[in-house]
Amino acid sequence: MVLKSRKQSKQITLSFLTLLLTVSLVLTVPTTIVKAGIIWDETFGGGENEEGFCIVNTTDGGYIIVGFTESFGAGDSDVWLIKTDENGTMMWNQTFGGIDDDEGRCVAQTSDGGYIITGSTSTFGAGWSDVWLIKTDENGNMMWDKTYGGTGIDEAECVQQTSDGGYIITGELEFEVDSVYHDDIWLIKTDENGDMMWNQTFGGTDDEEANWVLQTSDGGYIIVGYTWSYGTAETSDVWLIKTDEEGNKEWDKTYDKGDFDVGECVLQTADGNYIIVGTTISYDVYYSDIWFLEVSEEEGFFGGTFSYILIAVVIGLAVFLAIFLSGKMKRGKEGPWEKGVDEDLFDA
Ligand SMILES: [Ca+2]
Ligand SMILES: [Ca+2]
Ligand SMILES: [Ca+2]
Ligand SMILES: [Ca+2]
Repeated sequence: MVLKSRKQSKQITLSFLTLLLTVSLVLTVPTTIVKAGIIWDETFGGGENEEGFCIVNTTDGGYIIVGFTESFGAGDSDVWLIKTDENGTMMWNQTFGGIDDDEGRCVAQTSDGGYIITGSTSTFGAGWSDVWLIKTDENGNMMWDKTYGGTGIDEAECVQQTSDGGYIITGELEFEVDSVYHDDIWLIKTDENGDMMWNQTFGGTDDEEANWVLQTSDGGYIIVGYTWSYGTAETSDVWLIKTDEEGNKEWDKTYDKGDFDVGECVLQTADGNYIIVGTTISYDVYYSDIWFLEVSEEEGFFGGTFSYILIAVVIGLAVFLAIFLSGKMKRGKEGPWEKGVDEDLFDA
């Protein structure tokens, strides 16, 4: 476009200035309104070590936190359950444990308004540590507790209430093979009283650990953690396992990015995909990164016979298309219209 007069040029400059002003206004207004900062903060603890591992919203608008405390309780570390209001002010707290190490890793509010906690106990149960499941009322008073485990170091990382009112727990089961201990992912389903209905282990000869479990929309379960036995050799990979409603594996998938990849948490999206968050570390860099990925429900499905059918269909379509196109091109060369169209375009 050629500028024909000074007037036109002035108009363009004015429009440009107006646009610039609008853009700067749009950019400045939100930054003056939105102020990132701490609304409130609280610390909980005594003279020894305490750590928090899990927090969830409660139906009263407050929060429930679980971790461990060395300052309070019965000895060594104890499970520490803290209820706060919506401003993070402690309303009450409870400790659970005995003379040895006891630790809370995960808490969820249950349909009766109480809480379900999982973690590990060295005080109670079988050898070393065992998975510990604690049910409390809405004030954190213990209603019942259960331990699950064998002679090794067994720990739980995640618990959720299931649609039947029972609980699904995941963590690690340690067992001995030829005097060497290995970890497998452990999935435990209990009824509403914490009595084990079934359990499943997943893993190979090396170490595996699970960090999160979720009941999926089809009534099955999705577990995320990591595996050293499968995926890329010599490195750990994120491991996603899908089971049916009885914990039988339907499919599994490993995801590799760095030398040490760990899946920490998984969510199911509305369209049936899975969102995973975890950590990836490469030895040459050494520092870790957060790894955030969405994967398709079909990941496992495509690994089976279906993939061969799909490949056959795609090849078939490609061959058909090639034959169809070559036929058409031959006709096109002979036809008088093709050149004509081009000439018409250039003339215009
Ligand atoms: Ca203790
Ligand atoms: Ca044990
Ligand atoms: Ca293993
Ligand atoms: Ca890896």
